[in-house]
Amino acid sequence: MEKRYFQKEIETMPVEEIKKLQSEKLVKQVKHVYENVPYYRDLMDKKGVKPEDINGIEDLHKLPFLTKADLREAYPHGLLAKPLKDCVRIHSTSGTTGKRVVAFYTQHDVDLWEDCCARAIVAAGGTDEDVCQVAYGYGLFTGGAGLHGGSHKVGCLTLPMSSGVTERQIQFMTDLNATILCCTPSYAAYIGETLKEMGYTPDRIPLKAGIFGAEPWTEEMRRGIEETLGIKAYDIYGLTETSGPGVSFECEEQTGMHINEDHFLAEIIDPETGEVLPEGSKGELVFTALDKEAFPLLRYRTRDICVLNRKPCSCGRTFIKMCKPMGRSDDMLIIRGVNVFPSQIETVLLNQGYQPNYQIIVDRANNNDTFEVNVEMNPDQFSDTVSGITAKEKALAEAMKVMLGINPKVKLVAPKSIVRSEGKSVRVIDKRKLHD
Ligand code: DLL
Repeated sequence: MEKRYFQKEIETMPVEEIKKLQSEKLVKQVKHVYENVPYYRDLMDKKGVKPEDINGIEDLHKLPFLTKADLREAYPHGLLAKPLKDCVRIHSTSGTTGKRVVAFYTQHDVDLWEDCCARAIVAAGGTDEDVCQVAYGYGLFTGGAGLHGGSHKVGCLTLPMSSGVTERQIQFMTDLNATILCCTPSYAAYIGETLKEMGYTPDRIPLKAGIFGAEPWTEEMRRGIEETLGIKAYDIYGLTETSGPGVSFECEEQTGMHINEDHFLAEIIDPETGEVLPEGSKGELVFTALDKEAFPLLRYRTRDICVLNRKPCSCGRTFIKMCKPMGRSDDMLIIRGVNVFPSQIETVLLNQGYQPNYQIIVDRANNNDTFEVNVEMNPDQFSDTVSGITAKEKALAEAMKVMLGINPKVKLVAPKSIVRSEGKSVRVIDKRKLHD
């Protein structure tokens, strides 16, 4: 089979050249950030590092890390490196205690981001003959906009469906001959399930490939989706802070996701000590954005646990590969594609006059995440009527929906009925099998 790339010269660049390019870009980017982002300048000054100390990627380790806590502290404009009048877009993700991560883009940033997504689509077999159905959410979430832009760049006929209304997704898919589906793996599985219920066999739909990401999924889930939809399923990774999807993507070999190294410099660190670990070690993934103008995070700690490897790939791409994220070094959960921190639930409970005695139970039924929160009543509520309790559960669920963006099922339980732990409290019971 003829090998296809979106930007062949870059995607197959010899490793030494990639490193040289990264070094040149890093020197420039550190200068840009130091001059334009007082927040990061302070961090560098505190560490005693000046832009002149960074002469290439070998000096990367001298720079301070950035964390989600920094993003929260600098919210909303504190990490901007360009005047707002030069920015054309904002995207956002759910964050702790109501403050979301907001990312800014110049037109140049949007352009490079869309290139990254286009590379992923081409690696999954996409061409200008394809019809690409984008069923990631459109809006503040980066999934819809990212793959939409990538699809345009490849020249696919783009179907901007957004997520939801599954029967209509299936109708459009069949009537308009969609060949590539982009959505979260759980939504892909749900579409597959609905197809089955509607009595469709995979050969009744024109799809050939899917580009699925934004949440952890197993090889087992991949096989299930491939079977029910009759496609080859590709993984794609990214985060709002680094633009969105397209930081890395799978090629046909499917032995990890190639990181777009001309734009993102990856490191693996020990999440406890911050020490940089050698290639092949398991640790926390850290990214430095080399080209982003408006929101150029340096050494951003993703909290995703991962392994990198640079073994030659049969697809001809020379970019380093990351494995599927193997978990997180913080307590973030991804439920129905939305990032949820237990601390957000705690904030809601305290605001509503409850004690922070709760348990989150996440499971998966019919390929959909279920999300329950058990909360201990205050002793004075124990004698309430059933309808009184139901009303309180509804009010709590509503407040959580406002905070999180998704709807939990809230159950008020008797005071002191949630088991107290002698060590770390077990706030989260995640029954989904998310990692192989
Ligand atoms: O999920 C961006 C995205 C959209 C990626 C569409 C792929 C497709 P956030 O909402 O900021 O951004 O969530 C980022 O999601 O740190 C990982 O923990 C997780 N994640 C993203 N992609 C994958 C994946 C988007 N392929 C967080 N496998 C990241 C496992 C993933 N986890």
